[in-house]
Amino acid sequence: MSVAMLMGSDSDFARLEPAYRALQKLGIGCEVRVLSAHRTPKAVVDFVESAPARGIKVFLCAAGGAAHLAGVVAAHTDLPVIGIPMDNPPLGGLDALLSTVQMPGGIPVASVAVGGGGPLNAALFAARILALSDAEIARRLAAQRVEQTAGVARKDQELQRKLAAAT
Ligand code: RP5
Repeated sequence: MSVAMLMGSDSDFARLEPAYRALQKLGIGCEVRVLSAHRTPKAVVDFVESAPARGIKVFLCAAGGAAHLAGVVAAHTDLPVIGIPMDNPPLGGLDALLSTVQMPGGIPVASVAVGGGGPLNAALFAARILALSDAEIARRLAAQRVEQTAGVARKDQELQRKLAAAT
């Protein structure tokens, strides 16, 4: 079972790297490709149609501006598609968000937030989908949550120490 991480441009990857790392840490295979709904439409369709045979179960689709990648992928598959609207200038990602979420009824695309934790949440959401039928991924996700909780507690303690030292 694996995930496909598609992006409209290589310029998107720096912001997707935390998502890629999170999938790696969870032991989830991830095919990463630059494929554009506009610049390489045929390659997108070829990729989507051939993906199930390679064990791909979820598509993550990042695009900025007129972000049609997630919608075009969803138009060619019945697998779950999660859109990642990129926070590009000049409109800051509102353009990509609306292009991603305003899908016509019958062709669903889920969306994560613009910028910030959006890409990471896309990876974790994909992991949760896979975890429904994979107990080992479910176990790793639970461990990741415990680690995250402990990390926040550690940061709180550090902040308390700093504030106490400054008074
Ligand atoms: C989108 O256009 C890509 O996903 C990217 O976010 C944006 C700009 O692409 P480049 O001009 O940097 O290749 O399709």
